[in-house]
Amino acid sequence: MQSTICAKASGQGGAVALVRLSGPDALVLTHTLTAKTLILEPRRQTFCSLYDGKSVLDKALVTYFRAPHSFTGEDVVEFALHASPYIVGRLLELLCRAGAVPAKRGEFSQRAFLNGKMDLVEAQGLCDLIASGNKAAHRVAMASLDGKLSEKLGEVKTKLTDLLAQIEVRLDDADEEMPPLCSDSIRQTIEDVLTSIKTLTDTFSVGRLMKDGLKVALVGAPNSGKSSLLNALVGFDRAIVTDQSGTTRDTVEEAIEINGHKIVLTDTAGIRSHALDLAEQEGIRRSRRAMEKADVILFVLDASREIITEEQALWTDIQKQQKRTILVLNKCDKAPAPVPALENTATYTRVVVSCKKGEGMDELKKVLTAPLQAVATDGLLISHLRHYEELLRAQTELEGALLQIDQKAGGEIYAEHIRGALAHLKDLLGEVTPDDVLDVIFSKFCVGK
Ligand SMILES: Nc1nc2c(ncn2[C@@H]2O[C@H](COP(=O)(O)OP(=O)(O)OP(=O)(O)O)[C@@H](O)[C@H]2O)c(=O)[nH]1
Ligand SMILES: [Mg+2]
Repeated sequence: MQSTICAKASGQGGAVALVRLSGPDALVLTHTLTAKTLILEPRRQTFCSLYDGKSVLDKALVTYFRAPHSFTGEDVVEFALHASPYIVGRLLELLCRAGAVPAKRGEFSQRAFLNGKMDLVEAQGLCDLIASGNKAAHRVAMASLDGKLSEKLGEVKTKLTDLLAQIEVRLDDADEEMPPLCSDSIRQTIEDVLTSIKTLTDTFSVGRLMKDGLKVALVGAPNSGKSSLLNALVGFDRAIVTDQSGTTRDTVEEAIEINGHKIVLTDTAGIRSHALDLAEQEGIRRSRRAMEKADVILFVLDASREIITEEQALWTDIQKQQKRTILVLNKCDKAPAPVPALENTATYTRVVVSCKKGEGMDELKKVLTAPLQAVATDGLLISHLRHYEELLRAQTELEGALLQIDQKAGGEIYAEHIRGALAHLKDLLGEVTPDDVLDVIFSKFCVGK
């Protein structure tokens, strides 16, 4: 017998709080708090008193959703209460005393998934939607939640299932009554599917950045103007700026939004070989760590002076990271920026700025977000590592199938690869995902969702 679960579904603050109750006893439990004669018509809000013993706990709007026409597919009752932490806490206590159990993280969504209300990709889209704090993340989540991504994956799955059925039927056809399949047409179907999958896997690098934000490290020699740049980009005095070399010790992180994209900037300690003290030494270690964790490195140079040996060395280190790097030639108000004599600069974008005058900031912002802006607004994107990995595995299986076909292997050999690819697609959609994996996925959701 399935338990009936309850939790607060709304966030902190506000005037109204929402408590959700789901499971076979949802109505019975609700009646322990209301007048027994109260009739809750499905999908209609009913204004009624909720009782704590003989006294009224709250006057609330109560909505009943009859199974299977609810979010979870079970009987659900939602209570819109006055958002007093006492009322919410007491209602949950009363419901649990009457037999409900507190919902685990993501348990409502997990039940919705198990009852076939949505697949795993849609469920993860829902989780992302709740977490989305900007336009880009919202867009990625919405494409996943509204089923567009699942639809695409479903199409691919159907093509492979049909192909497999045709191959298998011939494998079972011992008397060879069926006309043989043309290997060119099998090849074509597999190649079409591979193209669809690759189109999706190619979006991962951008999809991930749109969902999680772009991590940008500001690195360079002391006094080049990294902290000034951070301040100019965030629009307020976030980091300490002085004319002393080695001002910044600890990393300073601040998130901003540029054209609907989340950008997380990290200002770092200037890197030089002779740190003055232990704190600066540790600061420099942290600068290097920030550089390793970043998606994009802004190499800030004081372009009013010649480039120094330490900057040359740092440039070599930056190149080893093999990351998108932007050369920021700062202090252009002081002197015309001489082009620094760095190796391989041709492959990197250069932006000339003056943090003091605020010049070049728009250009820098544009360059920073260019790869994210370039994505078609209606295109599907994948943003979860799990999705990416399953698709890559399916891709490998299909490439294996093509190889076998080229080597004129028997149908049973390449059919095995197609079966493998299908298994990865089903896993992605949650059709064959083991319970413990599901528990891990849903535990990343919030309570009440
Ligand atoms: N003229 C001019 N001075 C600037 C500009 N940007 C920064 N400065 C000055 O350069 C000095 C160092 O600036 P910071 O932003 O502290 O440099 P930093 O790279 O963070 O230095 P560390 O924290 O020591 O690594 C300060 O005196 C700033 O006012 C600029 O665009 N033009
Ligand atoms: Mg600084």
